[in-house]
Amino acid sequence: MTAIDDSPDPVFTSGSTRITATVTDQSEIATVELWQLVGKSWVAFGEMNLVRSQYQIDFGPLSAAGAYQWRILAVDVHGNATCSMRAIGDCPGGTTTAIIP
Ligand SMILES: [Ca+2]
Repeated sequence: MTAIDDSPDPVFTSGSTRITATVTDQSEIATVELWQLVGKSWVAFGEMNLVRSQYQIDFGPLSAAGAYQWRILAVDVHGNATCSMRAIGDCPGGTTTAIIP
């Protein structure tokens, strides 16, 4: 998984950021999901869509100011994941900061 990006970052509260990633696998990709840290738990945010060879999703609205952690979990058609579902925090990802306008 390469070219992981969030734009814009920082983003104003109540706005969204677009998260993009390039996902390659020797097998066909089945699903690419975005997960977010809520409190101390990783929660699935939604499935990323393939648009012009990149997976993307609009992450938000980010209701409160602060740092939002997110990770990307890709699974191929054989059920092999890029990282462990038991340790989503170790998956590729990043942080988006929301600021008050
Ligand atoms: Ca970022």
